[in-house]
Amino acid sequence: MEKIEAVLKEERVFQPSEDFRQAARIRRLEDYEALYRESLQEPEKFWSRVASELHWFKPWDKVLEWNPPNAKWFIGGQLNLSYNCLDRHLATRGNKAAIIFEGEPGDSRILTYQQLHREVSKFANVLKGLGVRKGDRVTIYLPMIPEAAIAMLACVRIGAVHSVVFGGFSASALADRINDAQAKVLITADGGWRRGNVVPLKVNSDEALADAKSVEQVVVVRRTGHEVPMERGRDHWYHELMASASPDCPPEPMDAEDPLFILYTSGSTGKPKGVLHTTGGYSVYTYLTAQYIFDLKESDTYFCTADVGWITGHSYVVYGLLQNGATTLMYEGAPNTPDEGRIWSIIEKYSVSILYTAPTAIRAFMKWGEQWPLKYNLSSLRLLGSVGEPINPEAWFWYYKVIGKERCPIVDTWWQTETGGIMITTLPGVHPMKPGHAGKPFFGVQPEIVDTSGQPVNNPDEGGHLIIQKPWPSMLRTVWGDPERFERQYFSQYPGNYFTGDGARRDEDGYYLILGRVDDVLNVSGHRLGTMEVESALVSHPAVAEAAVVGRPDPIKGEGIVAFVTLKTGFSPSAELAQELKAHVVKAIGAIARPDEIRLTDALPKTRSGKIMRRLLRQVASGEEIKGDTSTLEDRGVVERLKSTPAQ
Ligand code: 6R9
Repeated sequence: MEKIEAVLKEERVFQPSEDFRQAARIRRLEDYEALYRESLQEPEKFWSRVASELHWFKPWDKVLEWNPPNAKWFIGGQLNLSYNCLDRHLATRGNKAAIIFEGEPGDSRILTYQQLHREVSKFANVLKGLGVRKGDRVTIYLPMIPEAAIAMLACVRIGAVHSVVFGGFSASALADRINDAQAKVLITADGGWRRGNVVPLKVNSDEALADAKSVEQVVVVRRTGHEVPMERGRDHWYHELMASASPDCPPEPMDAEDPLFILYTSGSTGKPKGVLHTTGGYSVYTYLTAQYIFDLKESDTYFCTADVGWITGHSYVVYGLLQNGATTLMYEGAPNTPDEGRIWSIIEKYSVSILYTAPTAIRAFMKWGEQWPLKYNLSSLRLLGSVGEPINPEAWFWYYKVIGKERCPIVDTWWQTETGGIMITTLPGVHPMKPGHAGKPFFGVQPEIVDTSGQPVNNPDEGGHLIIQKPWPSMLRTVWGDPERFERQYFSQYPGNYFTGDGARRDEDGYYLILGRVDDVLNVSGHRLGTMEVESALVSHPAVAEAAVVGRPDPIKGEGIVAFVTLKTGFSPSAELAQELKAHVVKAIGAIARPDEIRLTDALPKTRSGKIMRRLLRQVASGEEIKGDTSTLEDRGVVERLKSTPAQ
């Protein structure tokens, strides 16, 4: 490991193989540079050209209108994303696999473009029959099964706005999201498979609906086959509704700026934000990024391990890939079921050529050992991708050598729920790779690194805040129901510029290295969680007086969660209580938010003005020496006492 760190300091650079480069869509640096220049200097020309590769019912009148923080793209144009994902391919790719599905128990299904088109059209008619109209919100709470993609595309086909909620979220998190969006219909399943267990999606849904009254109708997909309660008049089996649905459903022409979907993500307050994406810009940007960054070829089989409950699943399992007529593979379950070779067995079974996964997964693969991938034939792979958090060089080298056999380029793609698509990456046939560096801006993206006063940081390798200076097509348009929060959150620190919430550095070659969040957002196994969100879950427990949550480095998850908690009078610290609090957080948010450690303490370190000193808590949590100024602490003894509180 030390050796690898030393290697990193040498800033070793890896070239894409000559074979890869020769066959790549973009293979000359000059071409990237010319296109990049054009995309910034003549965005209208650049984006018009890209957009005209898609199908429009009515062409746009104007490419961009920018009144910070409000951007409008392809004004006046009308299109439908499901048309571009499905109908557009029927003549040339009707019998090509659109979705390859592998279930955890080993069942599999392949849906061709024809078949997917038919299923989506039928389900779109089902939704219409349930009273869903253009602009209505539909919440989708499903496992990673084809019906998740079908439901998303069916909403899009009729102009309903979907809000996919990750199946790992709890009933209460689901209820919050349904209520915020005021969804009319919920689409769920009897359950999903995870490590041989059933994820009780329908039971969670019923619990959520007790507190979420906007939902009038529920559609339930039969997946696991175990018995679930069905409420008469409200709950309907998917297969029963589909049996009589017509396969003829013309797509609704949507204005380019019509809402497409809402996706909730964590910010620095307790309440998740509903990030809103609109139709035209999101379609065009995910289409282009998928094509160039994954260097898509007609013969590729592409496998992204993300769940559709996250933005990666939206843009790079479903929409970006299907718009390009590609074959996308969905896997339902855990990577270690039935054993630690599952991902590699899927790659061998379907001759997967592109794999897109997260550093936290790569670190788990490393821990399980290279004997697992070595058992399988991975020679079909030609390109690897990483997303979700900074990839540490050790994981990068392992991925490069053990999985890619030093033959496959790696794209380390930086982006966010809010950006809709990949923003910073290398182009695989063009740019040399530097482990740990995401790379260069994609077309149309103008990043800058600034200090807290907004001045550009020009020294190579000096850190600062990462901002984006110009609008790009798939930029979020607002926070659902809270335009004021949209402006405050993203456009108030550096007026006119989008603030990412990340810190970054840029080297002399213009490569960006992402340093991680600079706000109170944790990145646990590539999932975003607000410290405040976990804190508010904790303080909703009757025993808790106050809670402060911090991250600490974790060898697999990237970041682990440590909660410092003070109790109300009458409650005393115990291991049982600590366990109960962990379970309480799981119930409030979901298993991804379970604190790794709870420290029940008598006081939190506060300044005289009452601010919790999180820096100190982070140092205590990671067992570091307490450094920096502690003179503003109200009670200097608190640090010593914190260090000696047992971690539970
Ligand atoms: C796509 C996605 C966004 C946050 C982002 C950043 C981190 C994502 C990264 C990365 C370093 C990468 N992040 N990709 N950090 N290198 N290649 O993950 O969206 O869930 O909204 O998270 O993830 O901190 O701000 P989202």
